[in-house]
Amino acid sequence: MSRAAERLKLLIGHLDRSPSAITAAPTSAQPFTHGPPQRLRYTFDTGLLTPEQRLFYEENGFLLIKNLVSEEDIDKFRQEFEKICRQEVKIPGLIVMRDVAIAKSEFVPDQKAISKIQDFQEVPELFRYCTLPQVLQYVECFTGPNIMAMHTMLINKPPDAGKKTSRHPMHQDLHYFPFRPADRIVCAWTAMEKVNRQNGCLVVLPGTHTGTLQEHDYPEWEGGVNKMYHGVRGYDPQHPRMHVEMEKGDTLFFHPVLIHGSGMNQTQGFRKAISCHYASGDCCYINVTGTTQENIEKEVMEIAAKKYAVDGKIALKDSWAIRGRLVQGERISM
Ligand SMILES: O=C(O)CCC(=O)C(=O)O
Repeated sequence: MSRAAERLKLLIGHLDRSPSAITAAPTSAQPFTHGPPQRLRYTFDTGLLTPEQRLFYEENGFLLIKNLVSEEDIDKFRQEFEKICRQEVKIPGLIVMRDVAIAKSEFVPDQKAISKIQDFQEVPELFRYCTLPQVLQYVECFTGPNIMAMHTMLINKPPDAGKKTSRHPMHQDLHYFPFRPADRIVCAWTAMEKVNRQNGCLVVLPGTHTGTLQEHDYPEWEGGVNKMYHGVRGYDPQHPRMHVEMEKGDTLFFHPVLIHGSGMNQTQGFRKAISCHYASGDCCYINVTGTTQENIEKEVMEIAAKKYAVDGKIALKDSWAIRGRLVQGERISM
């Protein structure tokens, strides 16, 4: 037996025997068991992950799977994105974002003006990414069998215009989500081309998924910060960090409490990635009023009110329920 398998067996044995270890895991995670001795806090044994992979995610909060999405699919996603940029298709609910460094007066119907699109659940060709069986089989290891696609993005990190605005501040994705438990949420982030330190790959702080959700706000950057790019306050800058360099089609799965961000794009190309945040269909919405998430709630509600509401009022959880799509199993409480 490999060392990872031995360690995993020990961890599972510990969870099995120790009542305190079981209550340390969120109680709301109880219904998600795939088989009693197999469940650890962050992963399920579906027969897919090796002991090494499970242990790695349990300890680090992320897992890199090489060559998961085909070149052909990625090229189709890119073509669809370019069509959207050229305004050849109009999509209900799609959020189109521009880098803060691109002045409004410079409008050009081209990918050069667009740094990100969000909520592409109504774009069949892009949403196909969220339903790819080879992605979902990994997602199930973190969410369990009922899977909702909650939040979709295609990020087109532009060449930095000299103001460092192409950086994405270090943050925890859970800050944006009013549903729990956190351990049953996972992000799949697929590189649409080679990503490295030069074009601003993801940067992660391994192991920070075991912490708690921290306060977030706009960082005080001289050159400006993109809309809704909140940064985590008061994390340890000395914490070891890992630059996740990836090839086209490689996919990173990561926990929503993991502190991560991405660097400046110092090349002349647009660094593209496609991503989806999945949650278990058994997750529940929470009220974030009075919590650290209240500031982002306010911003999101202003956008949602413009997009969906007839009378200008919509509940945060409804704005998520409208966007969420079941991609496997049952939609129990989402
Ligand atoms: O793709 C990137 O540069 C960072 C994406 C990210 O962390 C996010 O949008 O939450």
